[in-house]
Amino acid sequence: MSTDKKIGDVGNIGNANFPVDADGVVYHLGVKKGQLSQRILTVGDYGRAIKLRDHLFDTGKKVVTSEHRGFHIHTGEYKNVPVSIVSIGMGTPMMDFLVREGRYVTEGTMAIVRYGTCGSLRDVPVGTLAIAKECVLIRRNPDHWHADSSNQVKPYDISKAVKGDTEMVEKLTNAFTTEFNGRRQVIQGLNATADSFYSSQGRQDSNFDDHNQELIPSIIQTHPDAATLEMETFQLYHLAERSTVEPIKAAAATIILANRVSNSFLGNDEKAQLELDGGRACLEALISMKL
Ligand code: R1P
Ligand code: URA
Repeated sequence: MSTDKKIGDVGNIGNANFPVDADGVVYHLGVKKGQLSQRILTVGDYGRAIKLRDHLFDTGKKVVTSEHRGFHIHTGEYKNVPVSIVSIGMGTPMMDFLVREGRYVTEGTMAIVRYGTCGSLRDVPVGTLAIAKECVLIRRNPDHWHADSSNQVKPYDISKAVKGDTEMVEKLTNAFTTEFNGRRQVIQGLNATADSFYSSQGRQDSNFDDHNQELIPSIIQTHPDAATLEMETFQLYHLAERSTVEPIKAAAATIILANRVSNSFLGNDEKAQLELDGGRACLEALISMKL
């Protein structure tokens, strides 16, 4: 390792199949073994991660922060338990990098909690907290628009559901219920992860022919317990379920930011407070897991 290599720096890669440098630093996350906790709280927004780090990590303890390719990793302690808070940006490919490369640089059972924002398919107040018991994936199928298809191909595919880890989901639900204690509704339901914020979440945009008018009604018809729409949880749940060597215990909570029924959106001040309070609940749930 060169002497001026900092955490987050990645050297020359010698393996095209699973890119790692000579020190064991993974190509996208930019960390190696010992630099990521097996307990991870992951969020989309970079600023949310910094806020949680600054307000919730134990004070007076060492906190290490790294940044590479849009992954910001803050490793410190919460109530004396090592935890990493990781912001990943948006979309399932970013979650895929976190889970796969995170798995490579950690040992033993992992616990991963996602804390994000979402849209709501139910008419509940914005600012309600939702826990994803299970999750489907919505993918736009470009073949629908191809001249050869004559519209015989459906524009959107909806996968079958995968479940979060039963214990992690229960601990997360309990932690949220305790934290919010009647101040906010905490609901459980099915989450739909979409491959875009716009067309694959049924948003109408007259600049494009998205053919998505029927998308939300068809999700609700197939899954009457459908509650939320966001962009990462399916990848987390599916990879956790398919982890072959060591268990990955995954759960996800979201702040309902956009009510798609009433067309309302949460204000910034309320969102900021919910990020902090919900972040605390996520950390409580993570440290309560016996790994
Ligand atoms: C879209 O605005 C983003 O917000 C949601 C979606 O999943 C997507 O990443 O989550 P985050 O607030 O965690 O980014
Ligand atoms: N994030 C999403 O993915 N969708 C929403 O409607 C709000 C936040």
